Amino acid sequence: MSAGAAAPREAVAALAAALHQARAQRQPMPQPDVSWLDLPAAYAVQHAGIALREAAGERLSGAKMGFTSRAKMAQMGVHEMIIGQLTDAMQVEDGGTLVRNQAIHPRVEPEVAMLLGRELHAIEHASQLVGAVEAVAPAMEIIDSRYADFRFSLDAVVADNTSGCGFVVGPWRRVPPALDNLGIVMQFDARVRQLGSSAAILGSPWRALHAAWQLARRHGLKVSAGSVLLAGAATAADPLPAAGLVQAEVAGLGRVSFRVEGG
Ligand code: OOG
Ligand code: MG
Repeated sequence: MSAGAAAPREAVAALAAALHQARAQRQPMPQPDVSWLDLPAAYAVQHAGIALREAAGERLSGAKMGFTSRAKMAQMGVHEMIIGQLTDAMQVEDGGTLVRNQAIHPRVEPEVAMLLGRELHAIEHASQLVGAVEAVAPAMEIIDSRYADFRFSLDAVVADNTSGCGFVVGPWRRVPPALDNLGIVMQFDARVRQLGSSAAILGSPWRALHAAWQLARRHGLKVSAGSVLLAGAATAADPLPAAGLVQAEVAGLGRVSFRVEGG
């Protein structure tokens, strides 16, 4: 099929169902090797996958940016920003427990979260974006590719809801005067695993908000008032430890943590 033509509806549904099953059964699958999978088709697969989760009773609770930092782009060999969706079932309580064997090959990365006071996709002007953020928080994302060896093309990872698996948000606080260049540390028990700065997120997480607004509008994401937006990891991701305490601190925003159990 030539680029730009609509992807076959059945093929979109079949790929969404295969990814849904790979996740439920914790069995990685090969990357799709199909000619129709371009970026619009990949977002159609992502939407179909979210619809399957909603049909199973999950509710949308936000959106997540991907590849907003060079560290992430370099780690995964992907060079364009992407957007994915968060559901209530993905949220791990701050200080809560995550059972590791509920995922295939999970990784964790430090993030900055924003609480949106308005529907993101309905905002008309970029000048209204910062005012739409009610609070910010330190956060972590647990990513888990449904593809073998955590390897994928840009289209394949978009179809797989940008490797979304889980997220943890720390205490919300009022938006500080500056979000750029806040130090970020992620630790496994007492060991530092990743060190970075919020400046690695496109120079400032505000730019990730702007990119999320554009991508949400372009690709038909619904990001309602009260949603969480993850700005994209500032550092590379680390494989989740077999067990122990995972914590992250963003200078000026505070700490967030969760415990990993083997299962
Ligand atoms: C895709 C998800 C990227 C981020 O923060 O950059 C992402 C992946 O790395 O598997 O969530
Ligand atoms: Mg992320």
